[in-house]
Amino acid sequence: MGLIVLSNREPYAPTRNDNGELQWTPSIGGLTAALDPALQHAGGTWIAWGEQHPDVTDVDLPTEQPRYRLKRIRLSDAEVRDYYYGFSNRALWPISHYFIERTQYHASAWRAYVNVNRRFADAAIAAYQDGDLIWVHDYQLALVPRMIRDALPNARIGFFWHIPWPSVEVFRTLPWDLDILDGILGADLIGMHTPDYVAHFQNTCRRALRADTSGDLVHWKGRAARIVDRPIGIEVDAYEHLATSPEVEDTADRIRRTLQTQILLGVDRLDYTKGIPERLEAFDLFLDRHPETRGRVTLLQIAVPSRERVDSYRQLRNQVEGLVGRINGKHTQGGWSPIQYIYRGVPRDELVAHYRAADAMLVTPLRDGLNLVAKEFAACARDGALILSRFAGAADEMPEAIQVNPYSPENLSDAMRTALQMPLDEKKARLTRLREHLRDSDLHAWTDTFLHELKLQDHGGA
Ligand code: ADQ
Repeated sequence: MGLIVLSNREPYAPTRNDNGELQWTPSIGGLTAALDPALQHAGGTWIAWGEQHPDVTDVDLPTEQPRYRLKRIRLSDAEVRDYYYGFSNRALWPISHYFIERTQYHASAWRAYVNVNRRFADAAIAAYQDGDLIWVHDYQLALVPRMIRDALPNARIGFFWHIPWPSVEVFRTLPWDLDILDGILGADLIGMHTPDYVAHFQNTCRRALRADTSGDLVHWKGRAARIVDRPIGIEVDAYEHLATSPEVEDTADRIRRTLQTQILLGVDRLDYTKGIPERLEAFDLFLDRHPETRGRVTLLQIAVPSRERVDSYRQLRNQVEGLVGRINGKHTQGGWSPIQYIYRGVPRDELVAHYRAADAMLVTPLRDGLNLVAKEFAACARDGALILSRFAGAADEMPEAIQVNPYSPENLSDAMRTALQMPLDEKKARLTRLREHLRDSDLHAWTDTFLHELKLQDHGGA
């Protein structure tokens, strides 16, 4: 029995070396890191958008000891524009994060989304052999479970939605709401990060689709799909190992020596859901309220560029850079600037060194499916405190964090003060409890549990 994984991102990306030979580099990101070992173990097929070097089609991976086949879906420029930037990132992404005013609902983008989902589904149907498990990932591929189900009524199909599921009131503004629901309900087992998302999804099925539900089941088209909350974990061992390596410790010490102040850290994709402007405004308020901290605290914000072809992301970049300039202009004195802003992705060891150097980590999204940065920090911190938005899915699992409402600058400013003044014993005790939980529910447990449940799922009977 093999495994078929479908995701928008591919697990390894090709680059050409100086001799023109292709090399396959593992993609950065928790999800691909978790599923790669699962596929290597089970064997099978991974289907993903071949973004770089689209002329290269199928390849066996890992190249030195092939265990599974990567099928690369080639998308035209128009498909990238409409399926990826248009429908996925201008319709489903904002609506799922409650940003209705940022949505753009265009029928042409929807048509491209349907067509690209069809191509992914067809690739899975072609690769399928009796008994295989199929696992489809995320909002870019929501129609795929139904498309595969129609062709393969007996296949076991799992689906994981990695972002929030919003209230039915919001979701129903999407003109293709029923199609998306019907698409997802082609799966036997559907996973989301929190009980609230599961409850919202079930309610959406009842109210919009008029489907019946019972317990964790949704009954639809003569079948029953099971919906469960299974929050994703991180590779705790790998992060802890890296965090305590001499090189990373040295880099962390160097960061502290260079800044010579306490450090508040932010690490995010530059996305309007992550609450970066609100965080900067709250830091400005913090400095106004606590002038004695001037020269003694630095906010270090690392933002990785993201979706730069979408207008609202470009506007956000300008807004953030404007705020950094304004706040630094207002408070800078005697060689100290309150905000250090890095606009690029950083390698994992450097990222971990920053987690290690920080006195407090600011994870303050306005809405976030889960947020892996909060978990990575908890695994790596030396003795820092975690400030976590109540609107991140991870908040459910992390009661030891200082939980905040990111819409309130006063609340955020108070949390910064609490974190920076927290006694060492208390910070260490909180981190110990956080790490126990992270270890019990790491990334590999998440993959194993989901696939195990999918295998055991009694599919078919409605
Ligand atoms: P994302 O929205 O991308 O993921 P997140 O969960 O925080 O958000 O993961 C971001 C990843 O990128 C982390 O592993 C982090 O280390 C890395 N990263 C961020 N900034 C970086 C930088 N400047 N340089 C290098 N690396 C950086 C989506 C959902 C989340 C959900 C995940 C997984 O939006 O809510 O947690 O999927 O399901």
